[in-house]
Amino acid sequence: MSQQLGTLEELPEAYRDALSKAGVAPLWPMMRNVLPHDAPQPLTKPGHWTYGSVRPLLIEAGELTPVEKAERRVLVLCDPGRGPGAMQATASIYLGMQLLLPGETAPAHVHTPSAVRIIVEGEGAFTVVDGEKLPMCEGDLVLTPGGEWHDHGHEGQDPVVWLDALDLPLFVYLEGSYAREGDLQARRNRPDASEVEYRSAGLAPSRQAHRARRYPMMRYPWDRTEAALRAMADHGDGAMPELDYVNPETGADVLPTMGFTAMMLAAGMTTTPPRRSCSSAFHVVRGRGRTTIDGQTVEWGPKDTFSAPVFASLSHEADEEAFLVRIHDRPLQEKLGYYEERE
Ligand code: GTQ
Repeated sequence: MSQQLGTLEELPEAYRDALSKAGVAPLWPMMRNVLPHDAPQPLTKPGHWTYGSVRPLLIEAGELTPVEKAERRVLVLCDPGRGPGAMQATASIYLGMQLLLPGETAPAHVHTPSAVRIIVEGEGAFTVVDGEKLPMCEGDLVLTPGGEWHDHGHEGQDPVVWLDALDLPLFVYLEGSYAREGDLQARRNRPDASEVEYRSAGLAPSRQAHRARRYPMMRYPWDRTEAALRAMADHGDGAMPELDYVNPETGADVLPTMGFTAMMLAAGMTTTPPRRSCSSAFHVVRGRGRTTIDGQTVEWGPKDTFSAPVFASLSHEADEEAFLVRIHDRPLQEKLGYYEERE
């Protein structure tokens, strides 16, 4: 049975002073803050960042701040629960919208957190990761795993915008976040692994000839993701088609802490996923609809991003055919042994 725990005020003032002087504190007045009953009490609140509101500010940033002065020209999506300036969208997920203009280069660096890009707008940009040039086309998912050198370039004509998802808050919390700067990388003169070794799902380079890299494929072209979702919609059991992005050698999630799931909602479809212990953010690749998050409704359109706290009760409804990518921290929670779904 639940006990009413003692408060700080019940303790004599002299005793409280003595505790502070000794550098200690009583647990019991704080017990429920750090161990609430039954489910966590997240600080995170649902967020919604429309592309219509973020894009003009990003374009203005392009006029105000040259990339040399920014290193990465990014507007961070701040969790409403943590308030303006919060460098995170949920407890573990950082999201930012990055702008690169034609001819610009974002210099090479390497850092401990991992990043994933989802390309929002434009063509002609690329990221070089560990010497591999990864083209960035709308909807593509591109990995920059922690510890891999990366720089961005742009050979096209128009602005390119992408969504960055990083496990940065986790690394900041762990006091493990740092970066090193370096020279632009030499690029191998060949297409990325999604166009060579891993062209087809179900085929991987022969294990005798080939020693797999830890991150064998770092670009997931959108056209293949969409085609696979459509095939599932045509031939599935009527459930919402969903695909997890996985490492083609191991089948594991693409990164140690963050997971990515592509979703297809048919026009008029309503779906109510289980309440999950992981936090989530949703990026709308295409389509319109609404999602109710713990009773709060977000009306979303193309290229919008929205977020949901841990254990949120969610319901998605599409007005027209819609494709979303869900960014989440299930892989981290599974590694820590507490990932959970509740109906
Ligand atoms: O593109 O390397 O949004 O290092 C934040 C930190 C993007 C990047 C971010 C970064 C990057």
